[in-house]
Amino acid sequence: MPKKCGFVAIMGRPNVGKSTLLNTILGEKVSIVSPKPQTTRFQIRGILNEERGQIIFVDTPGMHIPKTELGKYLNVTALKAKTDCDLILYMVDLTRPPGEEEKNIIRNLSTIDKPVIMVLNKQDKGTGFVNEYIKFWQENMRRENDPLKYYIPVSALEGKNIPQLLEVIFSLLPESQPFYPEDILSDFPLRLNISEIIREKILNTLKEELPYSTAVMVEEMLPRREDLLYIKAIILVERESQKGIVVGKKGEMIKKIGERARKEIETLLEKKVYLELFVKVEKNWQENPLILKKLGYYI
Ligand SMILES: Nc1nc2c(ncn2[C@@H]2O[C@H](COP(=O)(O)OP(=O)(O)OP(=O)(O)O)[C@@H](O)[C@H]2O)c(=O)[nH]1
Ligand SMILES: [Mg+2]
Repeated sequence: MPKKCGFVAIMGRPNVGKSTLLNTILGEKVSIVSPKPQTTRFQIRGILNEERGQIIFVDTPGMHIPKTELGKYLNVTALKAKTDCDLILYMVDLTRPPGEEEKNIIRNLSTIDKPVIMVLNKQDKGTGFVNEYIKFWQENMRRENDPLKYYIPVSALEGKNIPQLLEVIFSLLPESQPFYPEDILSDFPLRLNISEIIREKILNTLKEELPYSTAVMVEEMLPRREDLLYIKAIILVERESQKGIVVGKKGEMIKKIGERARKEIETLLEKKVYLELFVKVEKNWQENPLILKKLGYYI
């Protein structure tokens, strides 16, 4: 059988489980996950190699109605994926009804001629709003040739229906030789990957709603010995009060964040890591194009 290969964009509003799906399919964590919306801030490519061929999945930031420069960047980054792919997985959350954000996404998908699979996620919580999503698609898709090829309920968390999803993806991809060498899982730069791991630990360690206000910048990565890497990272927050939350009483919180991040980075790099974290107040960093650029948030 001739092999297949293609780019598959995973798109949808924040928190529907796009990054979880990518990690489950690859069986490895390549994209960070948190219960808070707007977790993913980059296009993250994850590559699956099989007998049938190669799929390059592109995880994207959740599309939403933006309120800041950062929010605008997130949407543009997500939207760019639709032009650079062979197929779109439009992912929705079965536990929540469709709304304004979904309307915007469907209208955006109407403007290009790419096949779409609707992936109805969180099926482990029940069939939820399946009918509403299908109806909503029909009402808002403004094309004569409806690009929706399949809809499929899955649980990204529990891995349910993932083989069926892969089956239909392969059926829709073009015949082609693999694009990437077979030993590459992701082409995401290591420095950004490390800053994302730290940000994930912030999102998952803090109870407070700080998701939009923090960013992480890895400033130094220096080998201290052959088996020890020194990493210095700055956590940006917007206000003095937020700095207090991230640092915590007697520095307890930042210590916990640092320990959790260090462990994961050590597993990733297979070497010991000395991780030093600093918190810096940078007012309105989300509106500052220079800082956004420094963080890697630019198109
Ligand atoms: N019950 C259930 N929860 C899920 C499932 N998939 C993802 N989640 C949860 O949904 C939350 C969001 O998951 P993410 O993978 O970060 O969602 P996302 O779409 O990448 O979010 P953004 O990056 O913010 O756009 C996390 O708490 C996940 O554990 C699922 O199949 N079932
Ligand atoms: Mg994500």
